[in-house]
Amino acid sequence: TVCPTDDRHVAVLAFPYGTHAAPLLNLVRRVAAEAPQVTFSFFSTKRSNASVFAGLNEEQLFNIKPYEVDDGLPENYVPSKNPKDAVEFFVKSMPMNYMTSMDEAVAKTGRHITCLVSDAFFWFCADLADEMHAKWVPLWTAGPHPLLAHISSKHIREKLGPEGVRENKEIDFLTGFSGLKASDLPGGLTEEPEDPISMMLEKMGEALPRATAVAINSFATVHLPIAHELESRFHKLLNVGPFILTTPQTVPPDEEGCLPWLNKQEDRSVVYLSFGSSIMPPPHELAAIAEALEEGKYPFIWAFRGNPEKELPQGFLERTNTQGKVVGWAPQMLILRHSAVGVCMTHGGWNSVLDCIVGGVPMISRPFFGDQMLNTATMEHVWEIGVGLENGIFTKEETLRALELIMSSEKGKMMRQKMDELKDFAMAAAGHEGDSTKNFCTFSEIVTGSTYE
Ligand code: U2F
Repeated sequence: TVCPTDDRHVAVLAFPYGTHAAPLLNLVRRVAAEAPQVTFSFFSTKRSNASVFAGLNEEQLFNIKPYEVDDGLPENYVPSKNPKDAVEFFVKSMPMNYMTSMDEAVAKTGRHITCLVSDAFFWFCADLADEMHAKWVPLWTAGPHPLLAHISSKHIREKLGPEGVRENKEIDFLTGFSGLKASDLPGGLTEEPEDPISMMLEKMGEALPRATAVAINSFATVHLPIAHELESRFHKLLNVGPFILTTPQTVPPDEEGCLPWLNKQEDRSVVYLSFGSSIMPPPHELAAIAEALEEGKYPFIWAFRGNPEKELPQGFLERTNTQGKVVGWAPQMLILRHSAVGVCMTHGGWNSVLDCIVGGVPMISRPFFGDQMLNTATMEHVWEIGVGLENGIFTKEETLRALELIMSSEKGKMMRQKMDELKDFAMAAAGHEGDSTKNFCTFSEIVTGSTYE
């Protein structure tokens, strides 16, 4: 049914951990700005809302209202060393925590919900949308390879059989996966899912084909065969990324002067290091990276979570204070677009992969969890725009080898060329007549209900 113009109410359900809520808000900001008559209610935890809404003014948000969702943590909870613990509490409290807050928003606005736009993780939205007679448009915030893997989990288990994982069999039965192995698959996919996050992903894989449309922060030409395969599995697939090109961005301030410092460096000489929003490599790997940077004399910018004074080798900061910069939260996407940057050391988070593609910067990737193994294997074996590490961890020798390969070898040069091709594809997709731009219009039409049934 088509609602009268001023009755439409879009509930946006964000996943509050990792870099999930910010891209979803950016997507919704663009749609909301084009549909001022529609009400958008944005649901996430208090902490996540405080972070993603920071710095946005009322004008930018006049038809988007944040609502708090309970984080499910026990009273007096003391954060454990493993960030996954808090995520598990949260996942166990779904979907009741969202339902409670949505009831509040419906009561406050006096409008029933006409569309659910959610993180793709939220399998329960399939039933909820049916009950509400609303549409459901999930956003997958990662890349196309992991998405295909999750919706193919049963098929993968059947094909690999009980010994497939131990034998690390090749995934030669899934579009776009040739050259990739069982060990590259997202965590939890090949075992019986027991923990709450694996269970959530399993249910997600079953629920997504029921969605009105599935949006993804990617562009079709990053891997056309997978885009076609995904199109055949969903009612509608909408590649609407890369968001850094297609949606409004809140760039962190350059408090520590990274950009002026980069202006003084030679082209493609600098190593940029960041392991995303939640990961801190173990002490021996941090030491190995620091030693490699010093020995190789590479200029660097290191966006460091935690306390560098305490966690980096003694004297490193003093010895390298002209060679490089260790900073807090940095304007990563601007840094990666600067011509002085030659390589990015990453954990393989999808937003960072996209930052690198748009910056044309090859990667050295050390994955930790979730989709990061698959992203690393794909960049190395499918796109050939980066490398993983032997045994998957940083040692001084391995770090130096990877740096040398990317910065000074013929192979590194080829990776840069392939990166530039992908970058051109991304730019074209996000351009005026591009595929992501067109998909964006379809996304807006579906979500705001103006023309789509
Ligand atoms: C989860 O993502 P993460 O937060 O671990 O990592 P990324 O996807 O790479 O996102 C990091 C973002 O933070 C930004 C950077 C990216 O947009 O530009 N940033 C910054 O601005 N300044 C800094 O100093 C450091 C980072 C998860 F862990 C991944 O496995 C998933 O792929 C991802 C998406 O689902 O979510």
